[in-house]
Amino acid sequence: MTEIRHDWTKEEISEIYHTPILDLIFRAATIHRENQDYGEVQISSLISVKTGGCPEDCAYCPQAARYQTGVNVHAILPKEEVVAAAQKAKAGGASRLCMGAAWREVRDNRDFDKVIDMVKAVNELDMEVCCTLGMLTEAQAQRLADAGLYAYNHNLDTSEEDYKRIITTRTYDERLQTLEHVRKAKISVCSGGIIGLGETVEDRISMLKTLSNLPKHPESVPVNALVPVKGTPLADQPRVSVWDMVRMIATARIIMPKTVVRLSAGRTEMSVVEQAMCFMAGASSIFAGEKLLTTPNPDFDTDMAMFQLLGLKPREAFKNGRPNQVTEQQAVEA
Ligand code: SAM
Ligand code: DTB
Ligand code: SF4
Repeated sequence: MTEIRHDWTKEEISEIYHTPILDLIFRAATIHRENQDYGEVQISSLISVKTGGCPEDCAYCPQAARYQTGVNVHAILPKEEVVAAAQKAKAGGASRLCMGAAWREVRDNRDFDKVIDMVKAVNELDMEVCCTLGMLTEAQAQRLADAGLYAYNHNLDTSEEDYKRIITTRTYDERLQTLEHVRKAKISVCSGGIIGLGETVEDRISMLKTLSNLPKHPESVPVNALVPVKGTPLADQPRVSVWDMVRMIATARIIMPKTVVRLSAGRTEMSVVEQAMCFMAGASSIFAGEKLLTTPNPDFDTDMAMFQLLGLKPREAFKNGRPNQVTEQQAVEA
């Protein structure tokens, strides 16, 4: 059994990250096979339940009110629309639905009540329900858990050192506090980052160190490639190399062996061969459906053809237990 460590140093992580690429993929694939069902990839579906008009200044984000990005701003969706989208996603093989809101933080108002109702309704469909709503208090996390929330996505995005260059309207510490609140409420933690923001390799390593040195590893780590959006300060960033995606995924896989590493934003720019490299390097989840939150994603049939070609099976819901049960990772760490 692979040892689960929470004391990785930057030097160790850097050494892994810089391993010659074929050795790196081999090592990551070996750890993946030892710790997870190699042929399974989880399909998650995203829905933006409240789009645009966000007060934050995240330099990558099309939903920040201060950038003119032409995003289709809308108030909170009716529950029926979310349930219909969840049913469609489930029929297409998705076992998780992630609902996103362009909020800085959750407020205890009617919109939050509506999200709580959506969580209950999607949970009744026997899907893993995930939310990404910005910062949460302990009480709000508990309310989501009581409604049946399975996971909460809250990304660190980049390193602590690089954070101010990307976001000035909140701190890294605030981000980490929300992750603590989510943990305390026994909700599965989903937290990762973006590459291609103009960060250095040291920043990537530093972010991976923060994630892997949390008291418990996140159950899920999304690795996003920046989708450059016109109107945002990062609109002209060059596309990241697929080798950088592979290195990030493989390094995350090696240092957090039980975690689901998610090949997230950026797949429209990647061929099936490139995505296959990411699966070999240890990615075991994708977002499927024609849209991420506001930007395009590969269409459903293209993804299904890829699953067929690569012999991948969509993962069933709740393989690692139900909310508030002992997770596979907790069992391993106990
Ligand atoms: N407002 C909430 C928050 O910031 O946590 C939830 C929604 S926010 C859009 C969720 C995540 O999407 C961000 O943390 C970021 O990692 C990712 N994201 C946003 N815009 C992106 C882009 N252009 N390219 C890649 N990832 C992006
Ligand atoms: C994550 O790490 N990536 C997803 C999900 N978590 C919420 C979001 C990607 C958003 C890409 C830009 C957009 O579509 O607006
Ligand atoms: Fe708002 Fe989230 Fe976009 Fe930042 S990433 S601007 S908090 S929606």
